[in-house]
Amino acid sequence: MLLKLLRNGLGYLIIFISFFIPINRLARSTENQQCVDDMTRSLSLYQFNACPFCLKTRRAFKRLGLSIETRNAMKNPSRADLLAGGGVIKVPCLRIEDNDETIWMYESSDIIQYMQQRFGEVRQAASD
Ligand SMILES: N[C@@H](CCC(=O)N[C@@H](CS)C(=O)NCC(=O)O)C(=O)O
Repeated sequence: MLLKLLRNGLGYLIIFISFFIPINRLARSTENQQCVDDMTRSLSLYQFNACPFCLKTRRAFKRLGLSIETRNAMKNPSRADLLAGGGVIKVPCLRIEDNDETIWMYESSDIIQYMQQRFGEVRQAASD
């Protein structure tokens, strides 16, 4: 109980601090952003608000200019969905709807790498 309180407190402190750390958001044309928004509609992030790994993932999404639906895995029905679909209550977990297939991707680093590869664009060098 005390440990959970401490963990949550620390999580919210990290969120508070990160609020002051700016994110260099990837800029896209309106058309490209619309296209990306359409593609990300099939994705959702199961997460806890105060989890540092989830915060890292959410910040990476923001950096990539992605709006991904988030689902609070602390509460049902999202918690039950995560357990039934992914097999374990661990966050963050990215749910990917791919045609008839649903993929449950765990591990913040894997999720970020996947999103970077799928939606990241080569940034123009400052001197260009
Ligand atoms: N290596 C994992 C660590 C994820 C992790 O430890 N998540 C914790 C929350 S911060 C969790 O889901 N714990 C299960 C629980 O609290 O029920 C990652 O980077 O995604």
